[in-house]
Amino acid sequence: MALKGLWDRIRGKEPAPTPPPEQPGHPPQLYPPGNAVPEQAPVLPVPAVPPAAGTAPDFEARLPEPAAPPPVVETPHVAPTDDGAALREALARSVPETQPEPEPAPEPQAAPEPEEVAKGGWFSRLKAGLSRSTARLTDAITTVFRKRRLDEEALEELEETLIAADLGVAASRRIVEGFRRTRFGREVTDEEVKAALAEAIAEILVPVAQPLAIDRGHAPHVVLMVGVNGTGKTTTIAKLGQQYRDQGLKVMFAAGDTFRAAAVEQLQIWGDRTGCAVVAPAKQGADAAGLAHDALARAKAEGVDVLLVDTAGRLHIKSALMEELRKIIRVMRKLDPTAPHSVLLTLDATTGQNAIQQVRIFKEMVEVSGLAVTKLDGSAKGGVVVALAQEIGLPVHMVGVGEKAADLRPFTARDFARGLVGLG
Ligand SMILES: Nc1nc2c(ncn2[C@@H]2O[C@H](COP(=O)(O)OP(=O)(O)OP(=O)(O)O)[C@@H](O)[C@H]2O)c(=O)[nH]1
Ligand SMILES: [Mg+2]
Repeated sequence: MALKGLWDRIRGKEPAPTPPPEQPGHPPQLYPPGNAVPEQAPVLPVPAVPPAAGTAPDFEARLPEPAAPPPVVETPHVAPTDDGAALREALARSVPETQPEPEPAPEPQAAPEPEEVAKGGWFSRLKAGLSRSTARLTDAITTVFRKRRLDEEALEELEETLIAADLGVAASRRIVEGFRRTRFGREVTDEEVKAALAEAIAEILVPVAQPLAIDRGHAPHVVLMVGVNGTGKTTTIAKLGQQYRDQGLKVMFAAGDTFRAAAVEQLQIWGDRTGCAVVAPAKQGADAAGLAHDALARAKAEGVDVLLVDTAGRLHIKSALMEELRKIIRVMRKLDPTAPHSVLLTLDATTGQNAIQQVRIFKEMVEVSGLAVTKLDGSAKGGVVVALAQEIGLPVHMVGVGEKAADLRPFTARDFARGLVGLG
């Protein structure tokens, strides 16, 4: 079988991957107030589940077989000859609109403050976060439709405006067709157009607006976080950890981005801040699958409700990333044939249409079960969520409009649609 061949290659012949260079711009504001990076970050000892996390290359071979074969569908096969051109392109084009300035010393960021949720309410946070996207969409509408008959030319301009606002061609056509059916030839104002637009957008979003449901029956419910580097995997884990803890759930983080010491450290700091246990690798470059296995064993033993598994976002070739993710899944299924229960793909909204391509690539690699769209606050391309709903149709579980825990919330179709067109 192809996977066995790949594994043999990795075990026998391929040299250990060299850790990729440290990436600047993991912003310093991740660190808690007055709490510089601890010299010796507190690491919860990895439990005595032989073998130790990611130490032996034949780790997988020594695991016990599960009692029953996993009832879960195999992830689709991708030809190993794929040299990752598509992923590299996606990576290259996924540079955020504003690059964070690399800073030599980490600057503390305020710890998540639950009371902030109440201040102004979520909708105003969302609306404020979407303001750049809103301006992009509504400025043109206000100019074009101050008072105008909805003729062919007007509809064409509307379609162009929607496409320019990143809603994608398919969703834009669908919306314009709706306008044609219901309002053609009528005189409309910009306010009417916005209200009708909000309704049409909400209609597209409703089917995908599904919260991430944690099933406590799984003990733990395992969430595998995947995505291109810098899209917000680690911070989304931290925010979710904080929220689940606030709900009284027992949460554990697995620092599966084992190649970068800074990534492990980042998660450990979040673990300290949120009070969530962190299972970290014994050494840099340890096998991520081994780490995930150990974390799951420990989570089961300790009665954890939710295990959030971080992963690397930047393996330089697609086949290496695919193999790592699939191996993490395979190895966790030795302990729980139903794991992972959610595979959450984080998408950075500032990358606009490139997010669509990222979803397609990750769907080839693993069974992505839902999306988290981050950084809507820094983006003028929030309309891409509508394109994702229309063209991909995967559940959008949550959206992020800032760096605090309260800035990540379940995705609600109506609020998002009204926020996007700037309605109250
Ligand atoms: N403004 C804003 N920043 C965010 C949001 N979500 C994440 N970030 C920031 O984006 C940066 C990258 O986030 P990470 O969580 O480290 O991203 P990652 O996917 O884990 O990155 P790698 O580990 O490099 O693959 C951090 O500075 C986060 O604070 C958001 O919703 N809004
Ligand atoms: Mg990370």
